[in-house]
Amino acid sequence: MSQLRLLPSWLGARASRLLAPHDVQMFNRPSRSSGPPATFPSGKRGGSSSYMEEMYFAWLENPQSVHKSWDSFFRKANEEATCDPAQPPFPETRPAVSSRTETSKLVEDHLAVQSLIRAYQIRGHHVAQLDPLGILDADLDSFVPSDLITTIDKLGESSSLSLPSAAAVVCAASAFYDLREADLDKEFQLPTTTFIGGSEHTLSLREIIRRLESTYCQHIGLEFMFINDVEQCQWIRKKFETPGVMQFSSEEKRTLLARLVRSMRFEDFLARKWSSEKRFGLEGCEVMIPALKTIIDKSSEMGIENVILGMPHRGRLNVLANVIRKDLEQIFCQFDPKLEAADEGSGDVKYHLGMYHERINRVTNRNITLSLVANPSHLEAVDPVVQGKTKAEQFYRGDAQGKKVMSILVHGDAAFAGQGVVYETFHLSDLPSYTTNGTVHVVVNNQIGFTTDPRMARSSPYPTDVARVVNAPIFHVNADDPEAVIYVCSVAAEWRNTFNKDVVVDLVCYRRRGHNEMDEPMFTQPLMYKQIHRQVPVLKKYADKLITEGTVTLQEFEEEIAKYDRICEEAYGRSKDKKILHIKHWLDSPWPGFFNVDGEPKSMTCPATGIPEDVLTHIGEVASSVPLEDFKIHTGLSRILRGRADMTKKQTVDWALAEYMAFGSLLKEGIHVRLSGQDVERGTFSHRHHVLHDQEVDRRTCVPMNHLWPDQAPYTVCNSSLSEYGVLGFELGYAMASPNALVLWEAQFGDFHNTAQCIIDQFISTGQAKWVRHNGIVLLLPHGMEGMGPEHSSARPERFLQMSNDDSDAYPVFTEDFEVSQLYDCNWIVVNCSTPANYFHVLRRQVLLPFRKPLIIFTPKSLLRHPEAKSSFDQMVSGTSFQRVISEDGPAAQAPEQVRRLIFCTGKVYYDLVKERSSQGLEEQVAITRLEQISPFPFDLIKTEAEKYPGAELVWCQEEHKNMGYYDYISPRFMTILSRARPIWYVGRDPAAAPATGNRNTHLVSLKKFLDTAFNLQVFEGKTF
Ligand SMILES: Cc1ncc(C[n+]2csc(CCOP(=O)(O)OP(=O)(O)O)c2C)c(N)n1
Ligand SMILES: [Mg+2]
Repeated sequence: MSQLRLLPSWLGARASRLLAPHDVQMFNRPSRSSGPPATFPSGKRGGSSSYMEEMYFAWLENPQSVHKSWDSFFRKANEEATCDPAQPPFPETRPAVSSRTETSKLVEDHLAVQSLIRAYQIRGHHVAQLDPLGILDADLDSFVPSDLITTIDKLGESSSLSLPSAAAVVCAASAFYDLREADLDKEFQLPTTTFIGGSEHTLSLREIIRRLESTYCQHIGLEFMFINDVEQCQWIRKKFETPGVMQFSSEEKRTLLARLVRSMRFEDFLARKWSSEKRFGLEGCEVMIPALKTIIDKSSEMGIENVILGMPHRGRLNVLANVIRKDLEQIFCQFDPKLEAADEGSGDVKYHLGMYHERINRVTNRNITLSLVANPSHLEAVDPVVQGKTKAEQFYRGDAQGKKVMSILVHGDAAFAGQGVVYETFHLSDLPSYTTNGTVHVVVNNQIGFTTDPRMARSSPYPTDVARVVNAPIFHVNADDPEAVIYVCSVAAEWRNTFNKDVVVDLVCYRRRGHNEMDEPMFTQPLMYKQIHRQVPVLKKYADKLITEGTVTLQEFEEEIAKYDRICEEAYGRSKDKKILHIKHWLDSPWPGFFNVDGEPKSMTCPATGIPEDVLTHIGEVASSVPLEDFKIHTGLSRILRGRADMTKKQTVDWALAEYMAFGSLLKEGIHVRLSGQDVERGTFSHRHHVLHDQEVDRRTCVPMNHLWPDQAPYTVCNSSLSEYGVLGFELGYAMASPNALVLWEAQFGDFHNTAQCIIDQFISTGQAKWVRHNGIVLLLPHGMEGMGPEHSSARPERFLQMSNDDSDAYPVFTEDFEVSQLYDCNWIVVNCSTPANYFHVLRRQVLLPFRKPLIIFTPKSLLRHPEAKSSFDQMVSGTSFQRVISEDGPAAQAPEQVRRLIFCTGKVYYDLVKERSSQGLEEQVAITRLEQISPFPFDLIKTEAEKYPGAELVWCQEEHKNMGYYDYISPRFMTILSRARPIWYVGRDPAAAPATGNRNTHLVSLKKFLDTAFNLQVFEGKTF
């Protein structure tokens, strides 16, 4: 019996209107336990009415015991009831059940119907028929929510089995709502939160249930009621509930059939021609092709001109062929192992390559550019990369709202649920400097990941639950119902265009073969695959449907198949004439005009990076000012700005000012600069302060860097979310879009880069070799042993150096352009600058080079404020440039033949060495040379340095432990350039497991120990090398 009946009836009716959606959801939440579902009404907390009733009785006893909103609600209701002679006076005693009137029954039944409608909207998807195989529940649970009146309910209860269906409905209903058989044909007023009535305002209960079932429990399962925005919920309800929304013209059906033909016959063709090749076929989810094409068509219709796609292996070749429309013969060429690659680099397997294609969208007749971003095997790693590239394309087109450029991300079910980078990427989706204004996600939910059953692969009901964190609606759809899929995709595209928010389409499908074409799936999924073997392909099912309803004839269908088969055969014939494979043809981000027609750099020179003195002065002045009026900054910051003004006057720079000057001068030259990472606006070490905050007006900020010149390029500096993998991937993607930008990612401390290791290994280090794609991203990695413990000390230089591709054993040929050609040949540049001026130059060189390479910079911490770590304008003015090696220029350099030891080092340890040398008075005996560019190794300059001090012992000194830092990288290269004629001795900390000690004292003791060794001129005497 409904608890609501215990309430005064005037209060019950009001309750239904006033209960917030949140309240309703909270108290209707289904049990997700694996046990049997709870039956209702079992306790007083079964539904919202009993909750309200509890509130009401609690309030009667003590008005203070309930929240003040309830207090005011009951008070107001009481006042109204007291004024209305028809209502009982208040307070009243608890009315008896028998006092129920016809009117109150009517109100209660309406309340029940409203609850029923809402129950379907919230939980209908749990019973939707989503699995084409009909064996698994898409939400991994056979639980049937008690407040739904479903076919399964009807059959599930033994007491209902013998009843005719309408009675069974009421039997099930009566358990929860106390509706009766006689109510089935009664008309009910429909609430404003449903559109099932179309133009009608009332419907019979029977029709209400029928329409709710058809909207929420058939082949589409909608999850959206968690969205906090009523307008957005209404929008979705309208799109799916309105009667007759899912109708297609015969033209649309024929297009859909033709697209399915292409999707299926492409896989068949590959299977026939290369039966033993891996291709990660799409069989079982062929509908993905029409699905993606619908999203693109619909988006193009709404003004989108550029779509950037990211996707994993499954069906990728099919997408290239039938969505991007890459020439088929180029795809088929990839299957020919004998073809010789025309491009440098090691290349990649065919199902990882990217693509870029501009064409006319045949449905809308508008131009559209499609690019599929190349990706590694590492699932989901490409997600943030696609988002970064999309953001950049939007930025360069001035498309702040994402009306011209959008991204689509395709995912596998196991990877979408399992990979953390998916979550990191979702969290970027609504941040001002990272949003792409909505992404359409498509999940190929084949209910398996390699050999793993989803029940062992995730703890969430659906693989898509991660999307709920950003309030993205999730549309689950049975992939064997192509029309439902197409409808869902078109709503998804409209959603993205309307609300600029993410949306997920979950294609619940199956995988007809093993993980790849060579795998035997029966080993591990015997029952599933028995069913799959019986499964009629979707193309046949849909063709039969259209033939039966007269939309196409069998002959037309067969002709469509023959036509596409012919296209494939002809392309196959042409592919056999190809002699050379061009990886260049698979470039996802061409940079028009940057390279010459052959794809080579326009010159091979390393430009001078110094700038005129007046430009330095101007930047220094702006960097020390507050360009906005009436803007009150913190007094501590005023001091910092005064310091900058003072330095500018004295024509010196510290680290932060040098960086300012590098960025500012590039902005002047029209180069967009973007710096992103955790807390980069202020700088982790409070040295940067690129964003000034008004101390009196909330969120009033000023970025002086954008006030340098009227026609400068824009500067973006943005604090990121607390993510490395996602954000570094994003910035890499951003840098991919254009060569005319300096894109930098800074780690909070250098060692945090290891949570983004996949982006470093799979994209930054190897991207060009695999995909002939240049990328000029800069990584700023704070590094240095400062006694701050194992975790804040080392940016792990050894890891980057170990992946550098310059040959340690090849004695180089010193051509005139050795410096630049070495840069051109390397996979990335690794530097550790010891002076602000050199940091300034290397940042500028990065953009002025005629090609792009990733740049890894180990940046200092204590040097940011070190009185010696300053540079003068003289080291930055026109004519000066980056110094790969900084030679000794003290007394030792005056009489090099007298020098007993030449210490090579890099980075901050230089200052410790200089101090120690001075305290020991060894300036004439010991020379110190700094290696600023570690990789590619400056063989030429090191040779010169060593030859300049013929009688000196050569020492490599580093503050890092021996098995870390630079030693393993520099040692064989020294050997090569010294022709093994002179040893290079190691001085530094002993090998260790942790990068640094947690004990400050131990840190200082070990520092002293190795500095002592560095200046102990006898220590290597008699030792053999
Ligand atoms: C990060 C990562 N871990 C492991 C793998 C190995 N692997 C390749 S495919 C695959 C299963 C993927 O399942 P799912 O995401 O459901 O895609 P499907 O193959 O079913 O389309 C696995 C584990 C990988 N490629 N990337
Ligand atoms: Mg899967």
